[in-house]
Amino acid sequence: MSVAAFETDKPSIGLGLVRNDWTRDEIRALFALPFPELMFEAQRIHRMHFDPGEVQVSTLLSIKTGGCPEDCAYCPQSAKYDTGIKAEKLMALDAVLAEAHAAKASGASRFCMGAAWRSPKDRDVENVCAMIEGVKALGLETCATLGMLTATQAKRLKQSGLDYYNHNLDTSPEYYGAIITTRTYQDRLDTLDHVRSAGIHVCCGGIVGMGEGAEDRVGMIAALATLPVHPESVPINMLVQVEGTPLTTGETRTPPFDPIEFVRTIAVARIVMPKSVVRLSAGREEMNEETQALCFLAGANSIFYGPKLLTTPNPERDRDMRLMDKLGLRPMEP
Ligand code: SAM
Ligand code: DTB
Ligand code: SF4
Repeated sequence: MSVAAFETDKPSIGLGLVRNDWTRDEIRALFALPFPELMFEAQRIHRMHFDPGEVQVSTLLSIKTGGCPEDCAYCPQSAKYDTGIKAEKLMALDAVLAEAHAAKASGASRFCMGAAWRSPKDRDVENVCAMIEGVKALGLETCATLGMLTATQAKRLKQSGLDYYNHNLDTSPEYYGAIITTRTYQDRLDTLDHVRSAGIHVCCGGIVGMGEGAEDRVGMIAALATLPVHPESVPINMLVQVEGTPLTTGETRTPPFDPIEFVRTIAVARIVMPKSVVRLSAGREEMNEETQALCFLAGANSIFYGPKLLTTPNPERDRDMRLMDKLGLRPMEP
């Protein structure tokens, strides 16, 4: 089906309106569009709400690495898998602030702090609040991803000045059980609800390339696009395969993911969440420039910048600078 035919059927899509009632049929039909039609539509909608030359730049830091009790099948930081990552304590405040300072000096506008916790203790939240206050004082936006939160913890983080909280749905509700057994989809929705109610911006997306089917990608995007309010930031991660995790071992090993299908996932996210910033998230280290360029054309407008994600490599800064220069992209002002 062409976009024209599609839009005769669904005229609201063409307007780039924010809708929270997307159906799986509509999302499946977007995935099925001929690639040029899908890209054209994603571009058109991207330009209604954003300057296509701007990319939001975030830097990640793992403030508490490894030893996580959860069993997320993709994750190198789960204590259940032998990935060579050893458990560390929460970083000291001054060391975190030194990293934030360096991130700002290198051009990032947001600093994201990640911790390998199932859920933080109240004492942990207090320590992270001190980090948030310090990072904000440097003039950076703040983001944290600490696992499941209670409503009270979310309010406390908001009080400290937290701008964004990252908590991903990861995949479709149906495939979820094949990836994580130690917390439910509903647990994730509950945390997102607490974050939203506390007035913190929501960063929520997922991972592709975990052996899911096309219908699971439809289901993941549908779950995101039918949240009561769209996440302000939507990270789309390509699985980073880490030796020792179930997704790289034996029968559950997943084959390399088709880059074009990845670009399609970004484009569909852009179309159905027109005002959200869509992040081309993990997986860029393994991606060539051409694929990344297609992701930007598909409406991605955020990246993680700096040589490390949480525990795995990300492109070196100079490589990203060259790519941004080649494509004429510039950092988005906060
Ligand atoms: N422990 C907290 C939690 O899971 O909520 C926060 C940190 S956790 C590492 C944040 C997100 O990183 C996960 O939800 C997942 O989407 C993403 N992630 C982790 N390992 C990944 C991998 N190998 N490839 C791609 N994304 C990954
Ligand atoms: C997200 O969606 N991706 C980031 C961030 N949120 C915290 C994490 C990617 C982690 C990749 C594996 C690693 O480096 O450990
Ligand atoms: Fe733990 Fe988060 Fe990794 Fe899951 S994704 S094992 S919760 S650090």
